[in-house]
Amino acid sequence: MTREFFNYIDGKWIPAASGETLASHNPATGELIGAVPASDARDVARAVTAAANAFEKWRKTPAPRRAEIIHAVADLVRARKQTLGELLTREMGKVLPEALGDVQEAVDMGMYMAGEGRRLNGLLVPSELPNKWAMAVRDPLGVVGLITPWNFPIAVPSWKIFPALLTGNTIVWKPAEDTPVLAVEFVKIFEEAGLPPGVLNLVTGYGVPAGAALVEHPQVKMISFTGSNEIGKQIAVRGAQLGKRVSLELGGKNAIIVLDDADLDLALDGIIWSAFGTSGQRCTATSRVIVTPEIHSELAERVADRASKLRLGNGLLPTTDVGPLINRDAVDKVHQYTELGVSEGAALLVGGARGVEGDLAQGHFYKPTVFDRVTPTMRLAQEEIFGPSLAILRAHDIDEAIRLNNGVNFGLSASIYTSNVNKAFEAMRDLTTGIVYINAGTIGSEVQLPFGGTRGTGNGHREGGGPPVLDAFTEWKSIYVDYSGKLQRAQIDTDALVQ
Ligand code: UN1
Repeated sequence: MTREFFNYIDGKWIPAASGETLASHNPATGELIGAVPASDARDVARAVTAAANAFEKWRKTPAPRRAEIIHAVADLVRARKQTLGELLTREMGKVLPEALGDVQEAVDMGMYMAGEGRRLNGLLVPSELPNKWAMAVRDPLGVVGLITPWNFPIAVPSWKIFPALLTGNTIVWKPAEDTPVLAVEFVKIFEEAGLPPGVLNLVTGYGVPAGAALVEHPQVKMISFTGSNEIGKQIAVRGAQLGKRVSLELGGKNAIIVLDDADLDLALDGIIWSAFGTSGQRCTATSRVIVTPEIHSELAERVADRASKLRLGNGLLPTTDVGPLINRDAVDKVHQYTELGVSEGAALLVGGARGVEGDLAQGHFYKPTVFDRVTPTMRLAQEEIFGPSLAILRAHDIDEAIRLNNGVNFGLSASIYTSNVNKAFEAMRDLTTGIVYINAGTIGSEVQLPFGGTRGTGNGHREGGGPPVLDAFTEWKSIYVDYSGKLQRAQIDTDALVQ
């Protein structure tokens, strides 16, 4: 029998108004994980009303108290790390150690935001006039709409939910249709931790109609979206028309630069981990290696060799290095890029085919793929593939390598391997991505620093952590208190004071 799950609206678990459901499957085995509501605008409207009604009380709940609930959630997530991690592997596919990392990232974010409850700094500055007080505080926005991806089904929602709650907003969350059961399990923990009804509402379903209804709803003040460029742009345009704040975290075309003087063994480990970890399905995944001439052939050969030895399989098995892709469409997309790469004249070194041997036939597997002799103008070198496909490009020196890194329409993460400290600092200065790594791959951000990117990767906001995440979910309010008891005119009566 299919396990059925429900929307969480105003503290109650309820089906979609239409009664429709959508099924979630294990991408490695095809196993049915469960069915969730296929919600539409009616469900979204109900959830927004619940969130709007809960807002007044929640925003007035002292931040340290809000933080205690977040702390309790983080504790529960930690206690259930193994169970959640296993479910994450089953529903999303990534190998278990990575799934546990995904869950851990939510614990980290919870702890970080819980601490923020007793900080949440505003600004306190001197006034230019006597007997006048000048300060600024952060106000919540109101009801915020969160639309999250399947590739980090616990971590990325935690980056949005915890800071949004901590700062006093109420939430309607529409998780990806590929990983809805995890969203249900995550929300159950908030309920158990004592979050009041209506503060966090969950509406599962497809982007259209559910996500679109959230974007359209007049009472939703802000949309935070992590996902594809195509949808992100549509939300940005619609958000602008409707006068909403939109925070976007979109794609990447991240590169690892390897200079002649690099520790090649170290670089190799970083490349394999960053390109094929999570089957390349991270916004931060490495999809380009930019290498200088002296070490080019050796590195390409060794990358291809290591990639060919990675073992595909069910992420729950300890023998698996690389799990499945999320669904059939994702496999088709990666394969189209293989065909494109071949037709563009790149050299396919390894992979380039679906994984169909034995048990793999039941899932959505693609072999780790490496292309060499990729040139910067090829689509293979420019477009996000979001799968286990790596392009090797050559650059004459660090300047050209940095130019190539910066010369794509994304700017999330970049890395350089070098043993020359001067070159490392040059790279830190000149790489124009939102995240830069020195002698480490392009994945592995931590919650205490901002996460996000330049160019097509986003629209200037930062989520994922660090103090700037608070900016995404708050409005600054500057407050002046004049206790002089008389009219004091700023910029005018100041003249009298300098005599
Ligand atoms: C993502 O791919 O959307 O740095 C998030 C990393 C992880 C987060 C990735 N900490 O790869």
